[in-house]
Amino acid sequence: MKPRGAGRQGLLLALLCAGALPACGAKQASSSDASAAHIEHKDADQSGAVTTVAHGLEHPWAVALFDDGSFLVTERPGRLRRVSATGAVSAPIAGVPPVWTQGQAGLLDVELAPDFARSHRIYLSYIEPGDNGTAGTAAATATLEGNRLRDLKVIYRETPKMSGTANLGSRVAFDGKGHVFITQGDRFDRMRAQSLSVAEGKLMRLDMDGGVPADNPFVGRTDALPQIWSYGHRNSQGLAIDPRTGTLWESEHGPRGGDELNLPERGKNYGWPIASNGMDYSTDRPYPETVGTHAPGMESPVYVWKKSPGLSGMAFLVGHSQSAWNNSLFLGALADHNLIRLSLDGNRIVGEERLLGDLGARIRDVRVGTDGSVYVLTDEDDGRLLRLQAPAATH
Ligand SMILES: [Ca+2]
Repeated sequence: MKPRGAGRQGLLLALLCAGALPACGAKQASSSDASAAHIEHKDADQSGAVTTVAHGLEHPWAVALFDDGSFLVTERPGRLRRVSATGAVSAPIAGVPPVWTQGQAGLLDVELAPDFARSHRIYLSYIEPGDNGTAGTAAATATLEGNRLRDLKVIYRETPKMSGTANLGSRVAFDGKGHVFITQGDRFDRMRAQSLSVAEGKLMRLDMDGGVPADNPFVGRTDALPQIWSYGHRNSQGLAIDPRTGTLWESEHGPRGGDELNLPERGKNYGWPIASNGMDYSTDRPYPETVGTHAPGMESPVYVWKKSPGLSGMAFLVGHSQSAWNNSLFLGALADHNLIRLSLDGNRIVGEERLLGDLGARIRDVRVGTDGSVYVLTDEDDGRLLRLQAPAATH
């Protein structure tokens, strides 16, 4: 691919969701209405500027931000590229592991290790090809040297591999305390999410080299995989840690009307498919295993959407008091073709708005730079990396 120049097209953010709550189809999930938060919707004075940083990216899936203002981008068909601060797209980086690229599968997440400045280590998630048409979710770490990966080490493998191209995950996040979290989708085999002896439908927690931390919740049990941190998940493509608190947040594709946000805690069960707000896409009825939106011993989401946005990457914007978007959680929406901004008060969600609706593009990933800029990827044949500049706060 030839280097691409930056097209600096100014666009206005469109707010699809300024208005009454039912128009957004979202609600604060709670076991009691009395504790449900009031959702405040902002009006169109919150619009900001959008710049195209780069285009010509084929179904980009994830973007990592370097300190010098350049980027590292995965393309789902199996390529990893650098993008310069001015939008020049590099040739594919050598040394990426083989990936299976059917359906939702391919090269997925990329993250810089917390000590990247010293170690030059990166983390990838991807779908690894197996025998007889099978494939498995995997994660690896490698050293980035120029335009080459060295010392690639696979730290996670879904075992055994399965057939099917849906509900694969997968995002990666670090807690800054020596652990990496990896999401593993249910592979469209729902009840596997409730079985601790199989990988599917889980959030995994490993040490940075792929070892099993001794304080993982199911270590020592013969009927459980020791990598599991939490279970009862469907298909998570968003994972981020709140820099203010260290709290881990996870977004999850539900069935129809069941997309949700969770705060996954050690050893807990997040319900799928026993407890769910969603319906079977093919019948518009709950799945036969679903007993309701809540179930004993299972954790309810902190937020659900009545109409599934198709949640993908997510990122926090905090510590920027000059920004109108300070204390926000951004989420890419694939099906809804926009960017979700949730306003936070601690761990409570107190507002929701939609940005970038005028692009009409599936938003696959979102990241926040150290200066408070918001970067998104559009999931397209000619995918774009965009920068959003928040409006100034009105104190
Ligand atoms: Ca759930």
